[in-house]
Amino acid sequence: MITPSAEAFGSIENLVSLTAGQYTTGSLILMVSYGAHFAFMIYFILASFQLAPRYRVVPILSAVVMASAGLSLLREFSLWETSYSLQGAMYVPLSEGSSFTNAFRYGNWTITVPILLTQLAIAFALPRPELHKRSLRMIIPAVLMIWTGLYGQFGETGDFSRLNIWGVISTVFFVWLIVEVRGVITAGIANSPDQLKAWPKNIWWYFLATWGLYPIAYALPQLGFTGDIVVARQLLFSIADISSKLVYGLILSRYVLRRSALEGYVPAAEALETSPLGSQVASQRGD
Ligand code: RET
Repeated sequence: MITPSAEAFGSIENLVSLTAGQYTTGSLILMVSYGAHFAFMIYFILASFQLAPRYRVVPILSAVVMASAGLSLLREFSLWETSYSLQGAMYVPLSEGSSFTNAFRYGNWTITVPILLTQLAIAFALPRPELHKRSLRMIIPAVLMIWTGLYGQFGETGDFSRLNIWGVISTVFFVWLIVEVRGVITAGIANSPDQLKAWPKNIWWYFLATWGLYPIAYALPQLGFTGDIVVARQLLFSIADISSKLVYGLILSRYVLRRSALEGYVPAAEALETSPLGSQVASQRGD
């Protein structure tokens, strides 16, 4: 069911009717996403207390990302709830009034992505001038990648050449970003204590696997305007969001906890006391 106003708005969610199962699954996915992000704000704020002062900003920034993404996802959820009306057995998109859009996600990434990238450089304890330089060099291609993608995604309702041309331009910036992130990872490996050198290496693969989900979600509407594609895309976005922000934040927090312990920060060593690393640091202290 294609209506002119829905098409102008540019999201396939406004073009397909959903079964009750698809509609409810979509609601559930968005609800779980914003719920998880809000809940983990508490975790990240409290986790910062275990860390050496220089690393505390890492989970604090995760808490900021959780708040920002949580609000954006709550907005997507409310939009979803008001964008369809139940007619007979199907949830039919409203052609007037509220219309669903994923464009808010891209707006939100403009805030969260620069924070996620800067967190990496801070966690690896890069010296300050290098930290600023490398963060900026990651943020520039990242923002260009997001904004070109934002422009292109309005083509998903039928203008696939717009979707693909801007998708390719955005991917060029993504490749540039990947090169910059690799530079930070390499600096992170060099700068990590011996026991922790595997962490930046693993974070590199984790980064590629999780950030790589977003272009797939972007391209998905080309497989067809169906309820299953609509739901699959929300699921993909949700998996990508939870892994690239929440689980990523957990990984960085655990890494800086270990670093704090190895650098002799006692509360961190005590927090790790049951693991080999914690006992090692504790025994070096002589207890
Ligand atoms: C777009 C457009 C199509 C091409 C590419 C894209 C990449 C998007 C990425 C987004 C990452 C977002 C994150 C958000 C966290 O809050 C823009 C979809 C390559 C990599 C990590």
